[in-house]
Amino acid sequence: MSSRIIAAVAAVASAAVAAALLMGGPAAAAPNTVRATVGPGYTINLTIGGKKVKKLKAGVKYRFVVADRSEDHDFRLVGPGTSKVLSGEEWTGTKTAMLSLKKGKYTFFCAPHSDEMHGGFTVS
Ligand SMILES: [Cu+2]
Repeated sequence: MSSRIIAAVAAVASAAVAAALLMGGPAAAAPNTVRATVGPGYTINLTIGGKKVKKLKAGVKYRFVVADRSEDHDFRLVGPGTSKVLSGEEWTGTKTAMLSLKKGKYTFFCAPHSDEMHGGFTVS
């Protein structure tokens, strides 16, 4: 192995260590952004960190970013003490709402198509 290749390998290795340290750091620990999407088609989703929301923490402020991609749908969130229309029909675009939820079971759905467009999660 030439010394130039060894230097290149060492540089890549130290960059990987630096990246690992960055990703494990506190800055990446708590992304409290919940992404809600409705449409296109008959789809509705709620994700956090790219994964389906199953559980959220009570009393924590979450930034709900709702991307409504269809005029045919709305996005509603219902749970203990909560009944919100985060995005209405006849409207498309992206909205943000800061929400702090109480313990319990929540459902989200599109009201006109709630049979097929719905989901749920638990706050504890
Ligand atoms: Cu709908």
